[in-house]
Amino acid sequence: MERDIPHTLVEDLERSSNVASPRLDPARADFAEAVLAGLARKPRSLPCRFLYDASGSALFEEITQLPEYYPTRTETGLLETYGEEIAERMGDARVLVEFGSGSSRKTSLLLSALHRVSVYVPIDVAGESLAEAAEWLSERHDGLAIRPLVADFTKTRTLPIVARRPRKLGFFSGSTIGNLTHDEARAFLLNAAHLLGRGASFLVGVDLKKDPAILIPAYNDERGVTAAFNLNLLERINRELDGDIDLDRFAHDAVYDPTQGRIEMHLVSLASQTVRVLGRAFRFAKGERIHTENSHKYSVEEFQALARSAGWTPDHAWTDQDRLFSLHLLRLE
Ligand code: AVJ
Repeated sequence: MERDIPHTLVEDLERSSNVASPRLDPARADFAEAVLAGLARKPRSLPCRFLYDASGSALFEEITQLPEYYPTRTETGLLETYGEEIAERMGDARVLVEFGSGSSRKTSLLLSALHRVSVYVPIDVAGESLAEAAEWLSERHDGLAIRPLVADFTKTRTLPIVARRPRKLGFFSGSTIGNLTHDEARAFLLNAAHLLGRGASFLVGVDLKKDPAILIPAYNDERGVTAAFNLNLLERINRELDGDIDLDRFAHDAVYDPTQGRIEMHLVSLASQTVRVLGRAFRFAKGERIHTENSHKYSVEEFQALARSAGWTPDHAWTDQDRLFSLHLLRLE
């Protein structure tokens, strides 16, 4: 699929490339287009998907181990405690589709409970982490056919032939759905319904609304790992798009917006400054922000209403004792 990129951007990319015969890398062009547009608009924002390059993914992995970051260990705990009950309710379908390659640990817990699953299809844009996860899981689940799909899981319309059986199971963990706005989340759930088909069961991990005194430290930890994760986006711009951004002149910030029910990550300019990316100049006032990620939180009822609006029937929701996190089982009638 050809992207419609302005000619000047193609020229900028080619000029800044140090390859003898410069060819336009579509992933880099996509990043370039998003960054130039995102830095030019007011308020400034960058799509969160660009946070997850190799170093960003490694930093996110580190975040999941932090004492302040409760979602990963709480969701894992729910799968450990309720795995059998979840599997019983999900039924005996043979195909499991996972949206986002996720954490293999959680997938493995679910697979261990879902005794009948013989085909596993993880969908993710990051081909390398998909391959790694597939290898890790194949060592632990004998006889499981793993068919990774390198694709944008919000738009995937077809599955590999071996997975085209009725009554599929879906898994979307980590509250990754929180990255999406409510409209985007509804569109995603509609697409997932199309992909999984009638009779499907869909297990979705969703972070719950809670006291901002718990939420904010989870996104602004003591050790500064989340700050490094956020600032890595600027480093990536410098590295891949010939940027000259001084990382010491930007700071990480995480705020909770109660009206939208979401954590927002921002990068704040610590000075009045001009930064250059692909030969273009962007002026920042001191205190000016770049919005880099959303993490929406839902009450159990709010998420059930959203699921219903996309055609899914809520079957059950499991939560931990402290009401930090929820696992929703949805069914498609
Ligand atoms: C991967 C989107 C689930 O929103 O909690 C964690 C991302 N960003 N800390 C989240 C994230 C900063 C994470 N998700």
